[in-house]
Amino acid sequence: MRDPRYDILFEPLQIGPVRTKNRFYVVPHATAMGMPALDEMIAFRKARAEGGWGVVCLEETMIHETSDHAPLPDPRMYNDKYIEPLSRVVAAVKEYGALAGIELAHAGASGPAINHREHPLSPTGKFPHYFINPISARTIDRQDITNFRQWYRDAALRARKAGFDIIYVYCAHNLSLLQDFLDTRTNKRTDEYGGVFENRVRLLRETLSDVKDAVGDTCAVAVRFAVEDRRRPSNITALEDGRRVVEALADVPDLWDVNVSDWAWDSGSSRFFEEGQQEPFIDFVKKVTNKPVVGVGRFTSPDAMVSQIKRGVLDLIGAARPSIADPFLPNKIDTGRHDDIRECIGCNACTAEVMTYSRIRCTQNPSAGEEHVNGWHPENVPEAHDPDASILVVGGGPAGLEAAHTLAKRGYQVSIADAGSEWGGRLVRERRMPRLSAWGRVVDYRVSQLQTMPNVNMYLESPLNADDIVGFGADHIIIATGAKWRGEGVGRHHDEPITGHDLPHVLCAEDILNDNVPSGGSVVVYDEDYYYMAAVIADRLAKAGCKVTYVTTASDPSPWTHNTLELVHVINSMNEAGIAIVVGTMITSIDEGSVTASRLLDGAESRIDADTVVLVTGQISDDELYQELVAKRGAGLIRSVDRVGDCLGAGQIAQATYDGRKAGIRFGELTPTG
Ligand code: FMN
Repeated sequence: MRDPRYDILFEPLQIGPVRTKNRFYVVPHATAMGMPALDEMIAFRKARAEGGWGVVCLEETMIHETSDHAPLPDPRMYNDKYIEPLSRVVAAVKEYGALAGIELAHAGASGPAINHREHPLSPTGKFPHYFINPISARTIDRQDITNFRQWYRDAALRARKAGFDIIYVYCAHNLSLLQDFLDTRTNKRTDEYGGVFENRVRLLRETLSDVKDAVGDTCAVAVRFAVEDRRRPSNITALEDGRRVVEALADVPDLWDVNVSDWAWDSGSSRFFEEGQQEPFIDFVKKVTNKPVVGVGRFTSPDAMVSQIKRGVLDLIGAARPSIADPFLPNKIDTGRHDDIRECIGCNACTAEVMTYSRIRCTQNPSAGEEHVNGWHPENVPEAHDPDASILVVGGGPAGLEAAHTLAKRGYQVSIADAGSEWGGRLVRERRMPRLSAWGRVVDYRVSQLQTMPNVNMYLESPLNADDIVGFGADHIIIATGAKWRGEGVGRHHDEPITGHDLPHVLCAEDILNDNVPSGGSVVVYDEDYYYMAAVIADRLAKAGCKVTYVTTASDPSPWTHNTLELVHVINSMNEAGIAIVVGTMITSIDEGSVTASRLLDGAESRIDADTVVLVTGQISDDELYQELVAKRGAGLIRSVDRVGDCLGAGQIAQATYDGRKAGIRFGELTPTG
C-alpha cells in the first residue's frame, strides 16, 4: 500500500508530445554492452522498465563515425542498420509502459574515433582528451558544421523510426562536441561559431531546432546539459555561461536534463559526495524554463525525491546508480515496501566496469549486467528444488549474507553464523573508517531482509569449527570466512617479506581497522593494494594527528580509483589532509625510525622518516575451515561445501556479493565445488 506522501512521485507528466506515467526517470547511462552485447543491454533495460521507472534511457549513442569512445562499446545510430537492433530495446522497455529515451551524442574532441580511423572533430583542433592517442582532432569547418547538423537530424529520424519517445541532444561531461563549442577553453574560433556567447551557443541552438523540426511532432526532444564544470576554472558555471545557456534556450527543448561536469563530479562517489549534491548548481534551472526539468543526485530516499519536487527543484527524479542498484525502486515505493529498497552505496563499482570496458556490475545488486548472461532477475529467484533442504552459511560478511538471502528467498532452510558480535564481516570495521559509512548499506539491507524471514536462523558470537559444522548436520555448507590483511609486506612488487616487517613499529591494515592507531609521530603508509584501503588508512591516521607519508609503487595514489572516478578526489583529500604522496617508489627495507625507498624509474634510493610503518600490500584468504571441511567431505562426513567471497579470493565487495548470489542460485542446480 503506497504512503500518500509519495503520491506526487506517481503523477503522470507531459514532456512535449509524450507523457510519462510517473516521475521516476532512468537517465542515460552506459552499461559497456553497446551493440556487441545487444541482448544483454535489452535485458538490463527491460528490468528497469519492469521495476516501474516511467522513463528508461539509453546511454550516449554516437551519431557518426567521427565520434566513438572505442574501446568502450557505445551504441550507434550512424546509419539505418542500427534502427532494427535498437528498436528491440525500445520494445522491451515499452512492454512495461515506460517511455524509451536515447541520448544521441557526438564526442567531439573527447573521443579518438579509433574504431573508424576517422579524424575526431573539435571547434579548434586539439588532442582528444579522454584517451591518450597520438591523433589530433581536426578543426571543424563550415562544411563539417552543415554535415554535423545533418548527422544529428538523420540520427534523430532513425531513433524515431526505432520507436524512441525521447530523443536527446548531448552536451555534458566534457565529452561532447557541442559542449566544446560553448567552452572558451576549447573554442577559439573567430567566425560566427566562436567568440561571444551568442556565437558559442549557436550550434547547440541550431542542433536542438534541427532535431525538433525533424522529430518534435511525435518525440520529446531533451537536452542533457552540464550547467557547471566543477573540474577546472571555466566559463561554464551556474552563475555564468551555464545559466546563460538555459536562459537563451529556455523553451527550445521539451525537457532539460541538467547536471554538472565532468563525470567524476556528476557520478561522485559516496566517499566524497552526499545524496542530492548537485542541487546548489542546478536549482536555478526550473526558475528559468517552463519546460520540465530532470536532475540527478544518487537519490534513494523517497522523502528526498518528494522534497526535490515540492521545493520546485526538479519535476522528474533522475537516477543512474540508484536504478542500477535497485531496478524495482519505484515499484517498492508504490507498494509501501520501503525497507526492501536496495539503496545504492555510491561505491561506483558500476563506473569501474564501464571504465574497464567490461559489463556493468553493482555491489548492492549482483544481478546487474547478469540479466541475460546468467538469467538473473533483480527480485525473483528460482524456487528451491527441495524446500526441506538445509544450508549452513558460515561468515556474515557481504558474500555470506548475500548467499543466505538468496537461498532463503528461494525457500531453503537457512542458518547463518558468525563468530563476531555484529553482522557485516569486513564491513563491520570498514564502515567505521573515514568516508565509508554508506557502504554499510550492503549489510543493513541484507540483515534487515533476513531478520524478517521465517526460514532463517541467525547466530552471532558463534565461532564454529569443522566438527561443530559436521555436527550441525546441514545438507549444504557455504564458507564465507573472508580474508585478512598481510603483515609481512608480500605484494605486487614483493614476492618475499619486506626486511624489517617484524619490527614492533610495523603495523598492517588489520591493526588500523582494529583501532590500534598511533597517537602521533611520523607514519609511512605503504600501498601495494592500489584500491581504497591505504588512502583510507592514511586519512584515518592524519585525523589522529600523525604526520603521514603515503608511498606506493604505482604511478598514482590509489590508482584503481581512477575507474571509480575517485582518483582526483582522493588526491585532493590527501592534499587537504596534509598527507605527503610519494609515487613510483618501493620500500625495500624497514629500520628503526625510517624506511629505505627505491624509485622504480631509476633505482635511486632515499630514506623516509617513520616512527610507524603501516603495510597495505594485500590480503590472504581465511580458508582454513573450508579446507578442513573439504577433507571431511572426502571422508563422507558432510555432503557438500562451497566457499564464496574473500575466502575464495579477496577483492571488491561487488565480487563478494556476486559470489554469494551465484552460490545461492546454483545450489541444487550444479554440483557444488569442493
Ligand atoms: N551520463 C550520460 O549522459 N551518458 C552516459 O552514457 C553515462 N554513462 C554512465 C555510466 C554509469 C555506469 C554511470 C554510473 C553514470 C553514467 N552517466 C552517463 C552519468 C549518469 O547519467 C548520471 O548523471 C550520474 O551517474 C549521476 O546520477 P546518479 O547519482 O543517479 O548516479
